[in-house]
Amino acid sequence: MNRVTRQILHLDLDAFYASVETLMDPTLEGKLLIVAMGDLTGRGVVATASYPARRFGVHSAMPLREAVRLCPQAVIVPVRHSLYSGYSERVMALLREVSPLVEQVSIDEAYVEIPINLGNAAGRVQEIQQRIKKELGLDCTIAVATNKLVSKIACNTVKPRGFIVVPAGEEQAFLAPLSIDKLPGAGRVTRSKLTRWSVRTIGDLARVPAAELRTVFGQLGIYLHEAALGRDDSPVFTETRHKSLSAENTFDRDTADPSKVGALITELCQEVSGALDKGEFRARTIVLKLRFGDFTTITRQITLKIPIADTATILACARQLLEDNWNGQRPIRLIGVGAHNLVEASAGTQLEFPIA
Ligand code: TTP
Repeated sequence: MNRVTRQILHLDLDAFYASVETLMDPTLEGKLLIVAMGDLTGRGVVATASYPARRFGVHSAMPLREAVRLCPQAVIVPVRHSLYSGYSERVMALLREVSPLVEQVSIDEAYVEIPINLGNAAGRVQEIQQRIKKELGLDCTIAVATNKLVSKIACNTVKPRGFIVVPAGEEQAFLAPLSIDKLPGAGRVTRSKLTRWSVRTIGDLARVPAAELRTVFGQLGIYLHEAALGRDDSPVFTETRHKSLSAENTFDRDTADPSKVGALITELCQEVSGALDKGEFRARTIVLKLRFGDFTTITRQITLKIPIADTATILACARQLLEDNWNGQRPIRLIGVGAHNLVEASAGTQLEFPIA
């Protein structure tokens, strides 16, 4: 058995907005429920749907009109962001009782680094799941693995109300049978390029020589290789542990125009690259933040094996994240690009910056 070096928990609330709406109105329990944003009669968009409604093919970001066609009997309710934020904060506070190392990645998702010497980790983690249900009334899915990448992927395999532990040393074997589209960073364009090696599963990707991936994809290729082997040493980012650099900007008007989106991302990457150069830093993790027209905000990240500071590579990462997380239609309000996990350009060793 391999030595466990880290235990990372990934938690994702199940059908989050729909679950909160059901708490507010228990008659919705078990119903076909759609939470929608925008105009509920016309150009609205599905924020989320209850699991029963998903069986009809309804999913997040789908035009409401189409969702109603697929599931005409569904109850439709409008999004109530402040309500969900309150629940989100309570879940995060509960996680911080377990460990101070909590990284919230979206309104309903977080990584927690669990102390390695915590006895009966699986039992403790299941306790968290039960407490979230008992104290807040919400269902969630939790995975534990030795790194963030594997815990995130594992979590998605057991939704909803799931719980899974991927033991140390079994990461690669766990990932191998999964479809390549389960791997963060393997977006549409990347997947189509991977067809030259007939890659359909993460296991297929693990068999492609690292050098070939690097030739075709550059830095992303190195990430793909490491990820397929189930390796990821990116830290759990808490505000107090890591300094980061970032730049963000809001459009005058929400836009889905690819040229405007592309231009702003380029500008932000140049800004971040300039700031890294100035501080003589390099970054191992590039983060893209997207705030959509309805104020839903997501942050997604790519962690690289080799720290970078050049605009072209930062831009390639940001574009990749955009491609994986934006359907090209949903209006964007704000874009942010961040550089995390900084190292000194000269030393190449990782620094930690306690916040004063
Ligand atoms: P998700 O965690 O992606 O989805 P979910 O919690 O609804 O369901 P799952 O059990 O599959 O995790 O998103 C969290 C919330 O963010 C979701 O409840 C609604 C909101 N959201 C949007 O408003 N628009 C979107 O396109 C997505 C993906 C989510």
